[in-house]
Amino acid sequence: MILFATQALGGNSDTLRSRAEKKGLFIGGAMRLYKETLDDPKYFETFKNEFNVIVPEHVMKFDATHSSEKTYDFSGGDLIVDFANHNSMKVRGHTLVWHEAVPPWVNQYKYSRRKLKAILHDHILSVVTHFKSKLLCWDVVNEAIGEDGKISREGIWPRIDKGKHLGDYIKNAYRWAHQADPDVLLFYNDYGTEEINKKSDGVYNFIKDLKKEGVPIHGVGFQVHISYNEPLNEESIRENFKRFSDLGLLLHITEMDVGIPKDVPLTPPVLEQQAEQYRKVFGACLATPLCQAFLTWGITDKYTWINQVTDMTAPLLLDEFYLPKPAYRVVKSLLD
Ligand code: 9MR
Repeated sequence: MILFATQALGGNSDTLRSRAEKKGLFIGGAMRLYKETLDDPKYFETFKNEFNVIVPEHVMKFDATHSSEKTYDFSGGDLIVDFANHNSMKVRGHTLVWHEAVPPWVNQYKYSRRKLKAILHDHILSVVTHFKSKLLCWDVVNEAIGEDGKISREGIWPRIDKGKHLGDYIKNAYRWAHQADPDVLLFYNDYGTEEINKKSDGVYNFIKDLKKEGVPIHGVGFQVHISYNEPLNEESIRENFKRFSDLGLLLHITEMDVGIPKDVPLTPPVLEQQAEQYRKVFGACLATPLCQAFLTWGITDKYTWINQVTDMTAPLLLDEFYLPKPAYRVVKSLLD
């Protein structure tokens, strides 16, 4: 529902991309390759005009690339890499180790620790080798730390590690990825970590230890899946980003979206409130020397995971007609 007149993007050379490139920054979004998007040329047109980095929403995950033990399928990732190369864009690899998007052949069987470790090793070596020299970075490990700041036992992968060795599977994942492609930047990616809190303390301390042990890790991703009216402490975000930057890590905002409950009308004040959330987070990124990328989880409200999975909607910078929302204008003005 559009309640205010706005100008279309078309034919404009003053884009988010053109402004970001003047500042040496990456700006992008998650790309989905479903029938709905493949049949929508405007989707790809908008990606290449407005953005210079893409993260695949699904096609590089375990269940998409490795759906049975002996089968690898890189076709979706290859398409995105080709599209990116063709349009001088970069690709963030997402993701190698996550408790979700694990196929039944891994989840349903009771493997020994040793076998499970061999499965993960083979997966990481095969996938990273296939995309060697083609990606900007990999989200090697995704969402492995809980709200309490401790390494989580959720999902299959932590079963590789016995008791007090919990976390070794994470360290190995980085080492194996680095062996397969020594030039690609390796990230840890999580949600609920933008402010200083128990979880971000846990992530900070864990990465600090990894660096101390010489584990190859180069960056940290902040997903930032939030809602339009949740309180965000800007000072805390800035301080938090700074402490990661002080460790010498690159920072990426990897999946930002700002949901609005479906029963809240998309009035101008509500959309302004949404834009303000983007301002706080993107502003903090711009104020942090090693923050080099800002990506949203999708690019248009026409296609967003939150419509299916949550009671929220309309979380992105462009509305369902690809028209710029107040959030788009705020992000653009910060790139001035
Ligand atoms: O948006 C993604 C959705 O289409 C997939 O079905 C789902 C499982 O693969 O993953 C969603 O993306 C998640 C991302 O990979 C990690 N952070 C949370 C995202 C939203 O759930």
